Amino acid sequence: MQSAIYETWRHVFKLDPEREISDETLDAVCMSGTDAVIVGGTTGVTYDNTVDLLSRIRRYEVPCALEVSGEASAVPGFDYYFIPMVLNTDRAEWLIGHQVEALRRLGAFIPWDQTAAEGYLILNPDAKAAQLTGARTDLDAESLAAYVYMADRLMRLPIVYIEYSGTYGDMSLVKRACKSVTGARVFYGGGIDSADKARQAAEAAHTVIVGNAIYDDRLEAALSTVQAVRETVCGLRG
Ligand code: 1GP
Repeated sequence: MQSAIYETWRHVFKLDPEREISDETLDAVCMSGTDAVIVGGTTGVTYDNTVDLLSRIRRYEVPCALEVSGEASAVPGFDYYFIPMVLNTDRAEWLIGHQVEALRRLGAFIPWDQTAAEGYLILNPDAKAAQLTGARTDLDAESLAAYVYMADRLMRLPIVYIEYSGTYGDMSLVKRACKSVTGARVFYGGGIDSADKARQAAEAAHTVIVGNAIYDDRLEAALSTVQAVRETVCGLRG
């Protein structure tokens, strides 16, 4: 089987279609040497703002994936599609409900060989995604390990996404998750706004994702994470 393009990604910038980004900033992000750009957001993502952002990113060669947060924003033309499934929620609609609804209409049109599920573990209670999905964020190390077994060994999801969006997470938990997976790639995102944090995250996870720092007057710091991740060896599989 051909390996998926994201399996080589170490550093990724995540861009939110709802947020304004100037041409200069977008140019810096797309020319930064990052492995890929993921387009995605929790709220306010529409067909129009997703198409608009895609067409601007397409001026560059950087691979571009869509994290599909809703049926309305399922825009064709991306290199890859990620379908989030929130594992640590009791609300089944965020695990498979919305996804099944979308598949009823779109299942026959999905480019399946360019599409992968992400098992999301949302661990920052203040993150918009945690509040929207009712995520149980107060997981201790044993519970997190159990979710990782569920995602990796039982569900055989290709990606486990440890999401601390908005705050820097506990790298010892991330590292432990990363050590225990056998097939899944571990994505880490949350609060990376310096080369140091990027380095630590890159030691702990297979793929490091940087979002907010691009927008919050910390562009230079955000850009510094690319080189920091590149220089860091992940001592783990992948
Ligand atoms: C968000 O995981 C990403 O989905 C990145 O998090 O925005 O905190 O960098 P930040």
